[in-house]
Amino acid sequence: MYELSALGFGPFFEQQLPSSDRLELIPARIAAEHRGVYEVWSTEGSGRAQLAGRLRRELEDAGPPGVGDWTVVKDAPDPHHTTVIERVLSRRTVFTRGAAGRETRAQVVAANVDLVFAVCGLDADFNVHRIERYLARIWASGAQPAVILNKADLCEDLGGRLAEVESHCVGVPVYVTSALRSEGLDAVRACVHDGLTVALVGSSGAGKSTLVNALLGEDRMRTGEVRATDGRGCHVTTHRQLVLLPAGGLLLDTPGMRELQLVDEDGLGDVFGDIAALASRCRYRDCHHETEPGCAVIEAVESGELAADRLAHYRKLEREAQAFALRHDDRKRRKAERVWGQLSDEVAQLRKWKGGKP
Ligand SMILES: Nc1nc2c(ncn2[C@@H]2O[C@H](COP(=O)(O)OP(=O)(O)OP(=O)(O)O)[C@@H](O)[C@H]2O)c(=O)[nH]1
Ligand SMILES: [Mg+2]
Ligand SMILES: [Zn+2]
Repeated sequence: MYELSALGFGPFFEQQLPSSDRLELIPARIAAEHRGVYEVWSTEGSGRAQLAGRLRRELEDAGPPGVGDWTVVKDAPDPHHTTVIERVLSRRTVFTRGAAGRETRAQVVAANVDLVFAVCGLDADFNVHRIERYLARIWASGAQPAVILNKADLCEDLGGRLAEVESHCVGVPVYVTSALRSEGLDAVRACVHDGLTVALVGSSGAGKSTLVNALLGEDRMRTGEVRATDGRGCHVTTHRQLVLLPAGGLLLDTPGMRELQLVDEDGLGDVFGDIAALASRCRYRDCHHETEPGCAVIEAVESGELAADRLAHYRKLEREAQAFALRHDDRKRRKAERVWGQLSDEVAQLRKWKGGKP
């Protein structure tokens, strides 16, 4: 049994329930998902749940709910029955990624999270540009961003790495840990208050599940070896899972992502706040910071205030986000064209038929 507030429920969600039958409704939080079957937690207990058929159809465009979402279920969840999800409440925050394959929707990684840690190993897998990518998606989610540099025990130049990350991630708290040796965990633990939901994202092998276990004080999540050559993990965690910490607060462990695709430009301005600030001083409001006169960004590069490769990387991410949006519009356009194509084929057939030809 849980307290609703301990599960992260609050006024934002309560207001979405009609006051007349607020007392009868059973709010439940999605704690995990396994191919369309959800694990939900409520004050009445926990158990499996499935979407009501009507809801499944209603959500065809918006997409199914994800881990962290608040729902209203029909019967109190229990371990022996599968209850029905009747409603999904609006989200306070949502961390999404570009879905793999032909899926046109962004995939929900973590819903209603307050804080998201971008976890990166201080081993051969360390990559500051990847951290920036994660931070852009975290800013876009509406949650607070933070960075965990894990595997400090494997790092020979901790000061150097830390300075590098801090210079790229201005205004974002950076924590250094060794989950293996239980070092630096108190500062991380202090971020996870009662009622708060905190997600861990990052590439496979960064040590997200090891961190969750260390914070939990028991080996509940499965962890796995990384390749010695490049520090890459072998995708041990396969589903997103909420866990409740004994002292309060919820952690969301997520599977390592092969590549975090930017789906829009949201959050880029936050990660590259220095460039955004410079851009506001350009002579032209629609300045592309290429050859325009009075461009404060180019001037900053020329004076050495802004590193050229930082600008180049910002541009790369911007192009990538724009390309994703375009590709998806393209897909929508092609789908529409297919429908029209079929229609005009049918019209042509009809004409032929009317003309008495076979
Ligand atoms: N040396 C060292 N190894 C660590 C540390 N934290 C985790 N590891 C090791 O890194 C490997 C991967 O850890 P996991 O916790 O499974 O990584 P993960 O981020 O959950 O990976 P996925 O579930 O695949 O996304 C394991 O062998 C851990 O023991 C650390 O602080 N130092
Ligand atoms: Mg894991
Ligand atoms: Zn400019």
